Amino acid sequence: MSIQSVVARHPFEDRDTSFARDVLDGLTARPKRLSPKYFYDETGSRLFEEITALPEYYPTRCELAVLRAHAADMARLFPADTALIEFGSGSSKKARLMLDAAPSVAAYVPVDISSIWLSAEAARLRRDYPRLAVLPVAADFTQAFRLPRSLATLARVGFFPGSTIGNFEPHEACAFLKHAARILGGDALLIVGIDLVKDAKTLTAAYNDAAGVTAKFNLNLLARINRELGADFDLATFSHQAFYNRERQRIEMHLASRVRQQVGVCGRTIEFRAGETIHTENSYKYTVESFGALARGSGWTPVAAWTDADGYFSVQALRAAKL
Ligand code: SAH
Ligand code: AVI
Repeated sequence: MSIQSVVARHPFEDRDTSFARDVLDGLTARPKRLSPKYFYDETGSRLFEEITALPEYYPTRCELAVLRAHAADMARLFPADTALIEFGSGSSKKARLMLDAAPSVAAYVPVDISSIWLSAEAARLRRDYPRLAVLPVAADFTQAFRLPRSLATLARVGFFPGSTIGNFEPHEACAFLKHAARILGGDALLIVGIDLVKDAKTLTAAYNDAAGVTAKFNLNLLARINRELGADFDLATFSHQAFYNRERQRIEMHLASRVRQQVGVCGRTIEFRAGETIHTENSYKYTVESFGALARGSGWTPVAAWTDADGYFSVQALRAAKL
């Protein structure tokens, strides 16, 4: 009997998954970083939903106001017999507003990396929209993924609300828009939510809520690494940091080690200096014009933009080049 078959391979020692690889790459980089896509396990998705209801977190409230006022205008741009494909669907709350305003939508395709959450939301949608084909796809939307075959006869409209595109670096946002054009096809429409540049006080408060939910959301990333990769992060020794980087027009979120320490991750020892941070998220803010320029540079033509009464958030319609 070989040693291999006696010593059962513990799942925590699996360094071959992309999660494990990305975590080790990020924690051995200088400065340390982790991708925000890993926030969204089931706990992370639930915490994000709590964030959207916080008084300080204006983006969801403002975007919902824009959609309530203008979903019908957006729906008028949809072709007949459309599949609405949402990138990073979360609770699908905003999609429901679009579905209610757009009778031309025959299928809804929520794409999300948070697979358990996605299945639960899809079941609720099927119950509430019995005539709609609800076709969830559990996938990383930055990678190639397969769309359901039944979409072949339908036109495609993309939906990317939440300013999730702001979590990309601008060059990644450009790559994503090109990728979305390939998925949606020539002449396709994309409805995208963009958080707008505003005063630093409002921005900073949105990511430093008094109830501490954003801190929990940020720290859940370390809890997830402990749960899934068998790491030994002591969460009490890390603190949430979020601040506005005015020069780069982005909120940065970090997890700062309160003390000098060593943490075991996937069989490696990761050293932290006191005060050293892991950069966990950027949330870029644009103007309607600066995002329009980014879209143009990525092969899309801005066709309309709507904002809320305070000018805090915009929803923009983009058209892909004809093939
Ligand atoms: N569209 C919703 C949710 C936004 S939160 C809204 O506007 O409220 C961001 C969502 O994108 C989460 O549900 C998260 O699970 C998903 N997500 C983040 N990165 C992703 C990726 N790389 N691939 C697929 N889904 C992703
Ligand atoms: C999903 N994304 C656009 C949110 C944001 O505002 O950047 C995630 C988030 N991070 C902290 N609070 C909310």
